[in-house]
Amino acid sequence: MNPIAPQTPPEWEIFCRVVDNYGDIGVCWRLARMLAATGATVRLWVDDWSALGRLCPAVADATGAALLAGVELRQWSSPFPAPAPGANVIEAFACELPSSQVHAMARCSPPPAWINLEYLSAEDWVAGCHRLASPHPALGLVKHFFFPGFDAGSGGLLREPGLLAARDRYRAGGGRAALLQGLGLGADTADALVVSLFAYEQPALAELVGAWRHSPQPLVLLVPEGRVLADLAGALGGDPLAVGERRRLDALQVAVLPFSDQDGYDRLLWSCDLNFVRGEDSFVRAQWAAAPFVWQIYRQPDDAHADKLDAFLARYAAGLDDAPRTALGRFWKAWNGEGSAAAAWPDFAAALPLLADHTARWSAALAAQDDLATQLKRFCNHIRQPAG
Ligand code: TRH
Repeated sequence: MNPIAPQTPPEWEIFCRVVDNYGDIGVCWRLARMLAATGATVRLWVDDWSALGRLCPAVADATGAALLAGVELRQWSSPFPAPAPGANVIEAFACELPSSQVHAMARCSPPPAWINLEYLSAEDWVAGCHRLASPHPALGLVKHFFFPGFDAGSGGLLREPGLLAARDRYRAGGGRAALLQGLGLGADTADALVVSLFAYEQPALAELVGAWRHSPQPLVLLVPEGRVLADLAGALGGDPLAVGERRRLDALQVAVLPFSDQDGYDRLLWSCDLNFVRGEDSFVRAQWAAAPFVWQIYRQPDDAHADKLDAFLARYAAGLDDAPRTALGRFWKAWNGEGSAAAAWPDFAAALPLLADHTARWSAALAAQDDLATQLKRFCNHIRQPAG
């Protein structure tokens, strides 16, 4: 970590409120790093410094300001210190900018490109809302909505340049074997299905662990520290699980890993045959890992998540034959609370080789789109053009 740079208006200024978990800051930190890697100046405001510190341990002890990976990190506190606004201002997930900042933006000439970066969804309505303008009622500013997504009607997905090549080099260079060896699991994994588990609370584990321990193929479950540990510990017999622990139950072996940085988490995903992911950012990273995955969606009070899950499944499963499509849909639904995951597991496990090929094709097709940072830069340049 470098000492903090003097404050000058950056090219990009991103505002992030951590609602819950790490997804919001995970997306903003990744976007900020990507923009900074192109040589742009980037300032990222985060209200919850401890959540940031979890993803970037290097800044955990900094007191509200740090420079890391070329990104100026600032604690978003109240009252807002109001330095001069950036040329492009990203309000992540409708987090509502400080009013002093909005007024400062209105005094800029030209005004900044102002973007509300929205949550990811595969639903069809996204294409109708992506890039929509929302004029400020009084200040003459215009905010635009920018939606990540899976097709040309959206802003695409975050994907660092060279990410897929790095993944392929990691795999070709024996990264998986080295990672497993480093965890002390090398000898156990030769014929095993290696699975990562990043999840919220998950009652389905109680039964699923029963299916896994009696499965014909050994299963190695790699679990980063987090919210799922209590349910997993319950399913394994009750004793609490802690980082570094190993448990063996018949064909099932469990290892609890420390929460890594984002690059380390990518390497874990690249090392596994199947990845359980959640929320938004890990869900996208599993798709770049191009291996079968299971998505636990973030639950919303009005059940809006159910439509989101169906919309993604419809896109992702398109082109699969009936049997693997049904197996995939049943298991994903059960993992999200509809049906028995243990009953759905055998068919899903049998479909994994087909799903591996299918997901590799899915991932390659997504990679043919421009990534979100590239599209965002292009769009901001476009809306900052003086009217002609
Ligand atoms: O933490 P999440 O559940 O975040 C969610 C979603 O973003 C959701 O859309 C949002 O509304 C809600 O929060 C409030 O899951 P997500 O999005 O996968 O974010 C986790 C981040 O943590 C991601 O950037 C990957 C990172 N990570 C690591 O860096 N190291 C790790 O070891 C693990 C397991 C994850």
